[in-house]
Amino acid sequence: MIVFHNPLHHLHQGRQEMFRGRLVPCHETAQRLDHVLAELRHGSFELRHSPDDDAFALDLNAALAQVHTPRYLDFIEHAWAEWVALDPAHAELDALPSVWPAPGMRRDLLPENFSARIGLFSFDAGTPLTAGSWVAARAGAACAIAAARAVSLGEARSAFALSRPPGHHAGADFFGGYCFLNNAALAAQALRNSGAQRVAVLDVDYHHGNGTQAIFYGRSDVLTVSIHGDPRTEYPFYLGHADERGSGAGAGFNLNLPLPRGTGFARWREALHTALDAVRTFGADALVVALGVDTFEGDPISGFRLRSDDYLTLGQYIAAATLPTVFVFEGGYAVEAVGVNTVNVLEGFGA
Ligand code: 6XA
Ligand code: ZN
Repeated sequence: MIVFHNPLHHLHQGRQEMFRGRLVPCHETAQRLDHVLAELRHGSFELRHSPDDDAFALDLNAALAQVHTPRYLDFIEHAWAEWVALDPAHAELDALPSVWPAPGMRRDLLPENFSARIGLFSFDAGTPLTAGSWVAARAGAACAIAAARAVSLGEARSAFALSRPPGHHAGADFFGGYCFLNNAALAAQALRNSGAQRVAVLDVDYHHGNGTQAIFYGRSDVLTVSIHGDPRTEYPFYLGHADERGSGAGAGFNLNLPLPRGTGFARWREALHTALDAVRTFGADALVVALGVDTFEGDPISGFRLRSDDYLTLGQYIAAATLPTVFVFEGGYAVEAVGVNTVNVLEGFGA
């Protein structure tokens, strides 16, 4: 399997996130990805850097604009410089939002005030925007698009984008849940652009991929399926319920399979079976897997009970769909186990 990674992800180093009423050190660290990379080096994977030539950069800009809005991209790109320009002391702090528009308030007007703007483009105070967030997120998006292209071109039947920061909570015009650019959505769109008529996104991260769902909610060419902690008790809370089935042309093309906190592999696997049935019925030409391993029993911020060996079975199940497949890295915070668990999925999948 070809793996795309990019050392620029290290430039995103959040200091603190708001978590259960306190500012705590960020769970989403560069070390997570280093563990995955170390584990990949033990296996038979072809590691590549995502391209960084000028032609690819132009393509990447066009790809980002297919998934995200111009005013959001403009904000994220320049936010750090604006933040530091407000006060040089900000260079030692991360930018975190603290005010958001409630329903009924204006979202169409772009406020001049920085705090108002960062709130407009986000939905939590757990996602610090840092000096390197834009460059890192862009490099992560490049990995996702390069992986989709490699599969589209037939270079390999499957590829893994080791993107960081993660992506599935990021919507067309908002960040949150440690995510800035929606890597899985970018991969799905890239597969569509290269000729796949129907693309399925299967999200197996513990948390509902609200951003991915929202991006494709009105479309019938991309099926979004997610297995996740029940949003009645689990982040991101405000989306991810079973009755969200898509709207307009997209009606019937979103499937949520929420499960209670504490779910173990036996029950989780039944949901995976249901999810893959939906992918099959849809008639997908290609599959994107939003691969979070925060379903692990030892994950510090999540609540399922999957064990390391279960990830091999997970990979085998996905392989049984026999589709060209792009895996995109998402969550997983039990740092010591993230590498083994992630690579177990890929090894179970094979090829
Ligand atoms: C609240 C928890 C964010 C979850 C991030 C994640 N700060 N999403 O792993 O998949
Ligand atoms: Zn997660």
